[in-house]
Amino acid sequence: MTTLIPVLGDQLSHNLASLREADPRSSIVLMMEVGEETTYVRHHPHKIILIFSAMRHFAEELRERGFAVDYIQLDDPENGGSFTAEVGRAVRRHEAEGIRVVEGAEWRVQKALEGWSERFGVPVEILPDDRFICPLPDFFTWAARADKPVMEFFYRDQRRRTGLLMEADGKPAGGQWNFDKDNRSGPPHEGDLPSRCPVEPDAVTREVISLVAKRFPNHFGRVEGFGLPVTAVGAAAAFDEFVATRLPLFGTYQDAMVVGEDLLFHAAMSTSMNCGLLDPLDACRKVEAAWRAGKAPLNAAEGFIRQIIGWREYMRGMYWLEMPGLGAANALAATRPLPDFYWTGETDMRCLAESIRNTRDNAYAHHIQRLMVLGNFALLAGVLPQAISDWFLVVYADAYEWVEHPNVIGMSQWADGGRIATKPYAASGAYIDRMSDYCRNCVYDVRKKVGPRACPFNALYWDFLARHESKLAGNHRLRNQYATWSRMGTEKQEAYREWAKRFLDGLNPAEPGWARSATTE
Ligand code: FAD
Ligand code: DLZ
Ligand code: SF4
Repeated sequence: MTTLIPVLGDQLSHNLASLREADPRSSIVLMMEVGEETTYVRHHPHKIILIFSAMRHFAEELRERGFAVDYIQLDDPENGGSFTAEVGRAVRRHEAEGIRVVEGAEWRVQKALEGWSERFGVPVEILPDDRFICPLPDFFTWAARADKPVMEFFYRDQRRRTGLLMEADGKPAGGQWNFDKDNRSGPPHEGDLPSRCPVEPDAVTREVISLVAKRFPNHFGRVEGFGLPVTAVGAAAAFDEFVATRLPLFGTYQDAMVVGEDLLFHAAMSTSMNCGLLDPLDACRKVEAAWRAGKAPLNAAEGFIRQIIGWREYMRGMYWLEMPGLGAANALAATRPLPDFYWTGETDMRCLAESIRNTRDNAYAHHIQRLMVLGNFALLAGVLPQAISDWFLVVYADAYEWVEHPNVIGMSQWADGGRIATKPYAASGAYIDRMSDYCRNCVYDVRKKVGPRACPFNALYWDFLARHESKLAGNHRLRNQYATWSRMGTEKQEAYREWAKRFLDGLNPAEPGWARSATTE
């Protein structure tokens, strides 16, 4: 009996549940480059290069382990263009009597998998994705018990579950669960900035780069500058470099932003983790070991581990808890089309221009650029959550709906009405000025509230709070802000609102087609 084992582009892990106990003599592994995955949104070329190159390397590694791998390339003339079409062809080609597959990480893919048994008339075993640390049923049980599923409490359970940064008496290392208050320094001095070695593309990656340049010439971004790891060995080396050189200051400068410095002390490992090349728990154990060996301070190790076993796992749980409603959520009834500068990068607002520049060049921006610049602006301007969500899904090499939707629609746009974030991540120019050197290099004046050359974030911030007063004034975390707003007096309030309106009226909407094209490429 032949079992077909489809391995999807974000399942490139040798310990994948479907491969772990598979008998190579009676299994065929199916890997497929398909048009639908490349253009359901028009991904940044770096993401397509990453996935195709990593898939091709992984297929070779499986062959070396003795597996028969049926690998369908994008330009195969028979290519059916979707997972379902290719699985159907493979079932017939190999006369497969069963399919074993790990669950899809995205709602739309999981729904397709669930239809395969009926469609192809063979049994389909769908296995849980146990590369995540918290099984989904456990997450749902935890969320059902909580009054409100708050990340911080989930994170503490995850620390207990994994034993990471725990002492023998069951207390957290250093006597505290969270060292976030030590992690809010503004930009570092120039001499402190680390450098990073990108991975040199090998022959496989170079072939994929040519394919992507030819097939997807009009996607946002560029093929040049691709330097991501495409194998588990490469990802481990890149991660070790992070632990040795950037982890010690990761915590301290986690929220900082600097012109021309795209990475700072961040790991840049979400791309590897999300497609399966780097195991999240292994990464956390390495970080814990660095702290125990005295090579990184506790605020850095805790900060990093919280991002993985806390935020990453929590976002995945919330995605499956809240879908499909989360995709369409719009609690603040925002309707504005995405401004065109998100695609062109042409704006005088230095914070946005910088964040979009490095997004276009590297398919990367770090957390605070995503949340407090790119997301914050869309939130304040009242952009339709699904329009900004599509943008985020297109532009980042680490973007998959399971992590993008809860971060963008939930955390950044508050479109889920506060299920994920206890208050909207809305901020005026003062926050960006405190955490970056952008304002020093901007034509706008961050201290000016209204009038020509006033930083647009200032009027937009108060206009946002005023627009949503009925929904947000009761939020205890916004009490001070609303108290300030009411003390301001009508004249000042009107000046803010008038200036915000003038600014918003001057925004150009993006041309349609950047994120989703009408035709398949
Ligand atoms: P580091 O700052 O070095 O953090 C270490 C790791 O922690 C990351 O590699 C990532 O795996 C994990 N992590 C940290 N924060 C989060 C989070 N909020 N959710 C999930 N994992 C987290 N991350 C994605 O992987 N894909 C996305 O599509 C994505 N979209 C985002 C959109 C918005 C609006 C925001 C605010 C955040 C988004 N994130 C997303 C989370 C975070 O910004 C990225 O994981 C991080 O910037 C990746 O870079 P890094 O590896 O250098 O991260
Ligand atoms: C992101 C992506 C792209 C661009 N292309 C492919 C592909 O051709 N074949 C494939 O197996 N996977 C691809 N992926 C990753 C999938 O989109 C991802 O596996 C699903 O969205 C499930 O999360
Ligand atoms: Fe951004 Fe305003 Fe600062 Fe300019 S002044 S960089 S627009 S926050």
